[in-house]
Amino acid sequence: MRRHHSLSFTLQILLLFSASASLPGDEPPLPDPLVFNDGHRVETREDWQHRRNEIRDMLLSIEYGSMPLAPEKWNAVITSENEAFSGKAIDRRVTLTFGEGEKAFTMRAGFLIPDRPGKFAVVIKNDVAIGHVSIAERLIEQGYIVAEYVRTDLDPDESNITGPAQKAYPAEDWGTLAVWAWGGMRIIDYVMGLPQVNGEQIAVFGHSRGGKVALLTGALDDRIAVSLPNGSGAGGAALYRNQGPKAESLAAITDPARFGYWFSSMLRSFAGKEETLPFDQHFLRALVAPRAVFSTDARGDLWANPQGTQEACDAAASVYAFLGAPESANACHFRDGEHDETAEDWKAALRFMNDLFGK
Ligand code: GTR
Repeated sequence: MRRHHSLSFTLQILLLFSASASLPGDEPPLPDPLVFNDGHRVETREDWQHRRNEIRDMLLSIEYGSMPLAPEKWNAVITSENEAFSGKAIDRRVTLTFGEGEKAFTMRAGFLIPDRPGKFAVVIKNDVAIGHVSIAERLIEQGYIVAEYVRTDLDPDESNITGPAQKAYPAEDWGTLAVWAWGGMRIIDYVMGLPQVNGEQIAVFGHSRGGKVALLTGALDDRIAVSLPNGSGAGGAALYRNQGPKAESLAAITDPARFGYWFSSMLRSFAGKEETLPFDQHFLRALVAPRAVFSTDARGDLWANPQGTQEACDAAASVYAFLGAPESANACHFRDGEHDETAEDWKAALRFMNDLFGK
């Protein structure tokens, strides 16, 4: 399922021999996820656990900001329950409340639950509203619970507004993407308590900024079996160093007039100096290993850097191989067309999940 560029393949070979290998052409070398910051190589699975922590800490401190643990106090209130798809599913709306007192804050979520006996996989989507999964009925038929949450309840996606989640945790320096990823983890807390859920089959999907969130959530939360970032680009599945033509750069995305607030404030200091970043986005992908990641992108979506996404996929493969995961666990898919979340993207993700879950 994976597709190779000859250039990317060359990159992998070079990385096998040297952590500081140079690429042909003028692309900067990529840091090696299997080499610690102090230069020693990951030799054992235990080493990888340490290296994984090192990578996670770097990504949080430099790129996304620090995040709190799950709140000790939270509750879920069902606000409505209706039949959906002519009785095939129950459409349950829930308000989750985190913390208590003045700093308590809420997040709305929707769950389409197959109305038949069984344990179902769950696919979680972050968005600005509920009801945005175009193939929801098909997912229900094929044995999935569709879980959607309103990420903007936690942080409204405005540069000059501190959202309720950030207000509740003033000690954390998390940017908006991390806040939204934290929300996805809270959905997992909730679904893990539902009798209809197969907790081994949790997937996270998101598009564009939501795709960045899906990959970050999957990288940080081991309960997730598969991460499905769609059109995620910079800050998501695409490399910062290796920019295809017209791709969004680190400088462009962290511009204070654009999306600087999505990230830790430190990230912008690497704009134009990407070669000094101690990681690139293949590290985010490598954090998911040996669990599965399937990124979906469009060849015409140059701003989201499909070329840099393929290269990140290839550059994370060494970690999947090291952990003995099947090559198919780290896959990317490209369709024709532009930046969009299409039924085709979803169907590709569904095929991938069905294969993975043996459905
Ligand atoms: C763009 C941004 C992308 C992507 C997109 C979106 O303007 O540059 O990184 O996140 O917005 O989320 O729609």
